Amino acid sequence: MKVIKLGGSVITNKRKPLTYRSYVTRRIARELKDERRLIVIHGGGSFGHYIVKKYGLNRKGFCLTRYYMEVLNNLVVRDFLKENVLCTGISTFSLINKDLNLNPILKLLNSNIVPIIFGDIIIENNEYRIVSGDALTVEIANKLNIETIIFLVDVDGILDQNRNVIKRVNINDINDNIFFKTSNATGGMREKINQIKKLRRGVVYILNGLKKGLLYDLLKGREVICTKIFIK
Ligand code: IP8
Repeated sequence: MKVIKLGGSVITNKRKPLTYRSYVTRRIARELKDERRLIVIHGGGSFGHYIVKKYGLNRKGFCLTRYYMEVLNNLVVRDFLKENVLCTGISTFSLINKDLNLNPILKLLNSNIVPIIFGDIIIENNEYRIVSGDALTVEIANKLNIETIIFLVDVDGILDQNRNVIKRVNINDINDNIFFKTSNATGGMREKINQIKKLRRGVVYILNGLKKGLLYDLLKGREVICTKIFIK
């Protein structure tokens, strides 16, 4: 089984509020179509992050963030269905009650339906909290012992200080000598690595989701430009 995280910077244009990239999502759906057992998770991009920044973590911000993340999720699900990837959306808000309830996800997997989950805003101890798609990816991978975790991002992988892609690295060898560019409501690449450090097993690929064919080639076992991170 594999888990694929579609970065918000891939499926939306982060420079333009509420701008969804349908053609990118459809191409990704076509590239992963042959996979049998798959969980897809997507980020917030210019939907969730834009709204959280604009309205903050309060009652109105909660409602608007939930609404726009549902809108984005519906667009992703619509485009996967257009490409004949049988899937359905599930919100993280509805899965979390202190712990993450995996039953709806398992039920879908048993029916050969791809669950499409997303980074979300939740209420915990009467406070509003953002759950990033990356944190969710790691938690699900750990709980289901998933060996292959793929993060689709808008760069070619983790870059060193000279901005060259680090091709293979052990998670324990990732230190501050890397180039951190992105930042958003949930922290960008630095926070992504902090989350990946919580994985208990498996291999992580950080791959450019904006470049055509890379995901397809990776899933077919071919060598592609990306960062491959070994967990243990
Ligand atoms: O884009 C955050 O998910 P991420 C989702 O994976 C929200 O960090 C609601 C901003």
